[in-house]
Amino acid sequence: LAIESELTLAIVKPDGISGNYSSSIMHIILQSGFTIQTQATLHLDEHTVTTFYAEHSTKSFFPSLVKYMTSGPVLIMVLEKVNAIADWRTLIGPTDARKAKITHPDSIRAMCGEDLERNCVHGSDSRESAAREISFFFPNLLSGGTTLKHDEL
Ligand code: DGI
Repeated sequence: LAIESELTLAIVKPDGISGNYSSSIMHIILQSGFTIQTQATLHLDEHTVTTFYAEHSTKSFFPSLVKYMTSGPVLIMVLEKVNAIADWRTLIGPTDARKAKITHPDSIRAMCGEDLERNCVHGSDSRESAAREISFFFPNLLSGGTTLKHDEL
């Protein structure tokens, strides 16, 4: 029985880049058995962030989230491993980096995040979001199946 490897989307957010955490984070990624399938450094614009985080567009924190995510370049990576989606979420820790420092001190968000918003890294939270997020940034990567284009999200 073959155990299939899985893809997930990881982002080192602007505070992670400006704090020089990219290489430590990539080191943790490789040490944890992931391979980095592809990567890109991009400075996201407002439209891209608004589309990527569309599910949060009605929340009160949304304008602040967009401002933060467009404040500097981000490093976007597609990670591959068996159980990549859940394992990357475990490695990054809880959304609120302030809580992570207490409850998950070994997590990446505890290492380089600041609070609930400036939490240093992103990870897809399900198979559906991984597929959507990977095709959002790397439309040619996933072969077969339907690939969402930015404007359809
Ligand atoms: O999947 P996560 O990134 O762990 O968390 P999420 O999908 O619930 O939220 C996406 C991002 O939005 C999160 O990484 C930081 C921001 N965010 C979430 N909830 C809040 C928030 N930012 C603020 N300021 N306040 C919130 O309650």
